[in-house]
Amino acid sequence: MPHDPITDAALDLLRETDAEVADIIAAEGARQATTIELIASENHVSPAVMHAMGTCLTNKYAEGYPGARYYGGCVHHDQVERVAQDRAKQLFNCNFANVQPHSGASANAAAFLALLKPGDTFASLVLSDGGHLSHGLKVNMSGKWFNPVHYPLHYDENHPQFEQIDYDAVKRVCREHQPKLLMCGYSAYPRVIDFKLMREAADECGAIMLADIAHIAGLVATGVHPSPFPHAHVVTTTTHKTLRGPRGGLILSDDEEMSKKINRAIFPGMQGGPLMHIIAAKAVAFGEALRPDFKAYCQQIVANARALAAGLSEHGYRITSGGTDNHVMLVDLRARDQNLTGADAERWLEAAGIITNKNGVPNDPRPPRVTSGLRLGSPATTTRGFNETDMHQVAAWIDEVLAAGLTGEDQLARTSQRVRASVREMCDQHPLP
Ligand code: DSN
Repeated sequence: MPHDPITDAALDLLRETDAEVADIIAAEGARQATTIELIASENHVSPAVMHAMGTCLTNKYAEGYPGARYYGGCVHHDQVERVAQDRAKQLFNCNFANVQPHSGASANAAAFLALLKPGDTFASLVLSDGGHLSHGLKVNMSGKWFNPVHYPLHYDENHPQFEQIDYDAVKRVCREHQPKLLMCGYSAYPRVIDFKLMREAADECGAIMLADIAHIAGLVATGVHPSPFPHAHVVTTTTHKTLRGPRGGLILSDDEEMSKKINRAIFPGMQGGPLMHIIAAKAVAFGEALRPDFKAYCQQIVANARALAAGLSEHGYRITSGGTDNHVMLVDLRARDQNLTGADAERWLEAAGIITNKNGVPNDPRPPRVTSGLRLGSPATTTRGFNETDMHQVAAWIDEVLAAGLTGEDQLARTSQRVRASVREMCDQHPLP
């Protein structure tokens, strides 16, 4: 159940006019409150962020930018967007911020629209190695209208950086294909990204460097992961993952000319009216991230991810690349049992109240709807106050459930029920914000 009285009161009011929708929202609140969220890209926002979203700012059209809108009545929208911009710039120590992208994928699409022409070549990591669909997947606009070339990881298991970015190969790919843009930043990559080496590769072929820090934005903002600045020309991110804001996107730059192109690409290039209620919530989240306790939160995210990875390793799972430096890990389930798939693991764990997502591991022979891996992350559990001991316990529960699933349906049912009860207890001890 939501614990915040304003959220509760808002739901009660909603129930008076639309009980059907209110009940669904309440049920989702209960699901979140009583399950352990290990999806690396999700988090639990503060009541303040939640409240800013549910406000009258949603009523307004504010196409344009502060001081240059296409509608009257935007005085307060100018104020709140400026606050969001200023806080974003302070947080990431850069000169330009566009807070209007509706999502990370929209932010990337806008960067492509601003900086490339259809058919231009760009370099990125392929989705199946930890990249993102907006980084050149053939079914995405980035792969349909542009020409992606992909740089590899180290695939040789005897290499000390096995399953990590092969920076020499990044340079080789850039020399060979002369991309107009080099993308770095990933959705399932557990290691520190060397932005300096990326910029060297970009400079060798005259490419623009774009860092998509959607996953690690909170860690970057607090210095827990190195910043892409001053290396990247343009930085895109979401605001709802480690940054713990509302669902949305953000584009940052230190380059005035590029930032003007980005602004034009977002509006009028791609979007119409900005979601001003979300921009207000972004401002609130950026304000929270500027406080010292947010750095402690981000440090604990990494400590918790490492504890979970260590716990799973002790139970016989293989963590790709040998561990994690950030909030995310990829668990190769085959090391525990060759028959274990990501799809089964995700389903079995959900029945026990542990929420994960199946994910391919590098060179995964199984298709994306099956996979040999699970992607796990610690941002949401850390928000609830879990510590390293709790994460070791979570690792033990994961193994109990998966081992039971391999044994058979009856054993799985008994074990999931028992673990589900323990998960509820732990969640009660660590209520949502
Ligand atoms: N879907 C997000 C993730 O889970 O990483 C990225 O867009």
